Amino acid sequence: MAEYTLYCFSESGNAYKVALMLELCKADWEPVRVAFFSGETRKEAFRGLNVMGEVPVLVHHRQDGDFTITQSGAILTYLARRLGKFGPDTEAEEFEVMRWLLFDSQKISGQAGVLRFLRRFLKKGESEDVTFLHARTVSALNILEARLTGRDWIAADRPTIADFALCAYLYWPEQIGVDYATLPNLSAWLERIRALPGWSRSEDLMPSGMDEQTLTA
Ligand SMILES: N[C@@H](CCC(=O)N[C@@H](CS)C(=O)NCC(=O)O)C(=O)O
Repeated sequence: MAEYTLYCFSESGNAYKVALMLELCKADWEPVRVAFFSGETRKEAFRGLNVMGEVPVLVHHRQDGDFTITQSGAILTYLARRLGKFGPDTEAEEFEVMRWLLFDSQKISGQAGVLRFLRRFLKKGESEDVTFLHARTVSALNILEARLTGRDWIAADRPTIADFALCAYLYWPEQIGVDYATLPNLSAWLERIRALPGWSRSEDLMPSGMDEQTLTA
């Protein structure tokens, strides 16, 4: 058995953040597929694993027993401590990383992820909800663009878990329905992360959460 088990599916940017961190750290981990699109996260068995009914769920098989943790920001923080990589080095950095993890959860993944879900998977068309979320997502992306003026990484002078949290959904601009033509700093930062040794696409790290018959191009 691998040291870490990640309950996940490749369409989930929140799971991708964690899979990317595990891969960049060369951790011993294995994905366990969650059939999200046929409702597995709503079933009792899954709620037994995570009362929040969400992916990702990480189980660390430790010598003192299994340790289960959810919420991508909490998982990334745990992994940075355990694996000794991509975490903060000072108290100031600790809070800088935390600030950007919270910003990600509310403003980037929490909005771009939902916008992508509506457009790519529910195929909702340009409803009022979509227009509203689109404007808020663009505004949040502009904040990242400004943050990356004159700096290579979000929270420190090197890549940290804050970068991995924030970038996850942003490798799917077409699916979110945004373009980066006016966001050169953000585009260059995504390329810097992509160039890190061990970087892989979400689809190459985890199985799809779709069932065979519903898999679409
Ligand atoms: N804040 C959570 C968000 C997790 C989340 O939204 N997960 C989605 C997949 S990307 C999910 O499993 N949703 C289950 C559902 O809505 O039933 C985190 O960062 O882990």
